[in-house]
Parts: sequence; structure tokens; C-alpha cells
Amino acid sequence: LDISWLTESMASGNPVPIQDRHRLKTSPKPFETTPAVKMKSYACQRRTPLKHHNSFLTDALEILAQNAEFSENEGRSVAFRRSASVLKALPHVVRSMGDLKDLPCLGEHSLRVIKEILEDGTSSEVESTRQSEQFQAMKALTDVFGVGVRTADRWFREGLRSPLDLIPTGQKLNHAQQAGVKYYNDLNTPVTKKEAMVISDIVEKAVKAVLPGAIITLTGGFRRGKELGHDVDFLITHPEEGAEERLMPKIVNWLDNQGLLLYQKTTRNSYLESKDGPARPASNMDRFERCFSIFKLEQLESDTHTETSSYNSGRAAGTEERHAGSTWRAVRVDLVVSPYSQFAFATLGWTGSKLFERELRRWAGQEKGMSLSSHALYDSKQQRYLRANSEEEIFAHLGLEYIPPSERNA
Ligand code: DCT
Ligand code: MG
Repeated sequence: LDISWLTESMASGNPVPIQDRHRLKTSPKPFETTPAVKMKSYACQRRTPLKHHNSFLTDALEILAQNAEFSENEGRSVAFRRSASVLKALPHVVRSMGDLKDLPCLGEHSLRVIKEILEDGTSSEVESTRQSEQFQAMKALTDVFGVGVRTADRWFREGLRSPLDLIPTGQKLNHAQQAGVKYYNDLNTPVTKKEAMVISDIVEKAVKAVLPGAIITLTGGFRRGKELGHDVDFLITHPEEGAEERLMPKIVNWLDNQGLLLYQKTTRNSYLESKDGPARPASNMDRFERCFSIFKLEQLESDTHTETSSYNSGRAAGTEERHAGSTWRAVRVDLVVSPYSQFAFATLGWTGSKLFERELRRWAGQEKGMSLSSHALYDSKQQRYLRANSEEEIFAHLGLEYIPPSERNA
């Protein structure tokens, strides 16, 4: 009796899916090997836990996805990410190509890479990408807050290889990039859940001080159960529609007065349903009132001694190295304010993962004739907006089984 799917499910802390529970009672055929997994083709139809069984393959595919992003080849990047995501949803380790039979989204290129890893332990393409000067430089340069692929690519062609190279060249940097270089090491040191909780308390205090009754939700990776993140994401609303208007400047002011902000850039809400209309192409950038910020986070005495390892371990780059014994560190925080009527859509849109969101929008458009954004859901056939007060209602409108945040790690 192969119950690996059950023990693994228990070990990962994920409940046994309802549809699998009957398997506990009915006895499978004797000598059954790895059970064929019925895998749905959209990531938003699947449960993808945080901890899965195939990191040795998904890490490799995601290197190729990232490399494709660096050359602005979105189609290729998404193809690799979709392949990786299917492997993340598998309830078992992939041991042979036979285990991949009937799985969706695995293109020829991904299959070739997987085959090589299964046979040789590594993929030559992945290893040469990882080692390439261009990949390493693009990674180091895009790791600077405020630097996108276009800028990094221009800098690379000008001969720059790391943020350190920016200083002698006297490159013109905007405010975000200046902060990005200044706090490079801190911003590339993963944020822990504990730090996210401390920041949650601060944000809660700030918001409650300027707008009593407001609701604050931790979104992004931490809502999906991640232990580490590159930033901390929050969504803020108020049950009284309209009370949230122009809230961000007040929050920012409060935080700034407490000396808690190292950097912030606030953008106003520019979404108007009547003006924007469903006809506009669904952009994956929403237009809520939003603040990209860098918090100055006081550290607990115990934390300052145990240096957390950096994403870019060993590559000291920041121009302002914090001296030993420094009692604070820089942390990226994103604040978003949504009107109450859009809160469910905003929560769903800001919980991620990025691929899960992309797949939800693709499902809505291709399978349902609907248009989904972080603001609204529009049904083209009925020519009307579908309202929702919860994420569950949105999944129901979309004809999807509800997937909780902890299983949206596609
Ligand atoms: N998002 C999205 N599409 C994007 C960017 C973001 O749908 N292009 C959504 C999904 C996740 C959420 O916004 C927050 O974004 P990030 O902070 O970049 O992602 P994260 O999952 O929180 O990852 P990390 O733990 O690294 O912060
Ligand atoms: Mg995040």
C-alpha cells in the first residue's frame, strides 16, 4: 500500500484533500507504484504547498526562467515557471521520466533539462547559465531596489558588473536606486517571519492612530506561510467606503515622525471603475494608493549578534555598511490601501504567488470570458461586474475550487 502521498501530506502539515480521503478506505491494487497524478493545467486549479518534493528540479527550471526574464523573453520565462509549478504540486519526488507521464505544461525544453538532471545530477545549460558573467551581473544589478531589467541590461553593456561599480562611474541614480545601493546588503538579507511580525505591530499602530477602525492584512509571501521574504506586504482598508481616501499620506507622516522610514514613495489611487472600464487590457499592475518604503527596523539585542545569511552571501556591496553592533536594519515594506468594496479582490491579488495570480487572470480570460484584476471581476458575457466580499466568493464566481493561501505557492 503506497501511502507516501498521505504521510508526505501529513509531514508537510497539509490536510489530506477531501477527494483523496476515500483512498484511506478503499484498498488500492497491490504493487501499485507511484500513483498517476491527475494534474489540472492551470496553477489556480491546483494546491501548491510551500514545501514540496522536487526543489532539485524546480530550482534549476527557475534559473532558466530568471535568465529568460533578464533577456525580456516573457513567454519563455513563463513556460519554465509553469513547468516548475507543476512539479511543485506533485505529491512525490520525480525519480524517472515515467513519473511525468500525462502531466500538463511540461514543454520540450523543460523535459530535456529534467531528463539531464535525472540522469546526470545536473543540467549543463543550467550550470553554464548560473556561472555566466551576464547572468551573475544581471542578478546583482537587479537586486538593487529600484533597478529593473532594462536599466541593469544597459549598465551591463556599459561594463558594470555589481552595485559597487556604480560608485566610481558616477551613474545618475534616482532616489529609489540611491536607497537601493545604500541599503543593498540589508535589502538582500531575507526578512524573517519574526521581523515581519514586529513590522505588523508597527504598521497596525500607525494605521489605528490615524484611522480608527481600519483593517490591516498581511499579504504576499508571509500570508502564504513563507518563513522568509524579500519584503513585507500589507493591505489596508476601512469598512466605511470612502474613509480610506488619502489615508496613505497620514500613515507615512506618522511613521516618518517616529523616525521609522528610511525611504518612501507614495503613489495615489488612480483606479476609477467608470473610467477604466473592463475594455482596458487587464494590467497586472494595480492602481491602488500605494507606498513603496524602506523601514528602519530596530533589532532585538539577540538578533544583532546572529547575522542572518545574505541572499548574496559574501558579496559586500552597500556603500553604507552598518558598523558592527548597529541596532537597526533596513527592511522593504509595501503598503497598499484599498476601498472596502474592492478589498476581497485586492487581498486575492496581493497574496500571490505571482504565478498563481497570473494563472487566475488567464483562467478568467480564457476559460470564463471574464476579466480579473486586483480591483474587480468583470463578466463579459453578462456585461457586468461581479461583486465579492471574500476570496471564497471570487473563486466561486470563477468556477474554481477554493484554494487557501498556504496552497497558492505555485
Ligand atoms: N504580485 C503580482 N504580480 C506581480 C507582482 C506582485 O501578482 N508582478 C502580487 C503577488 C504577490 C504580491 O503581489 C506581493 O509581491 P512580492 O512581494 O513581490 O511577492 P511575495 O510573494 O510576497 O514574495 P517575497 O516573499 O519575496 O516578498
Ligand atoms: Mg512580498
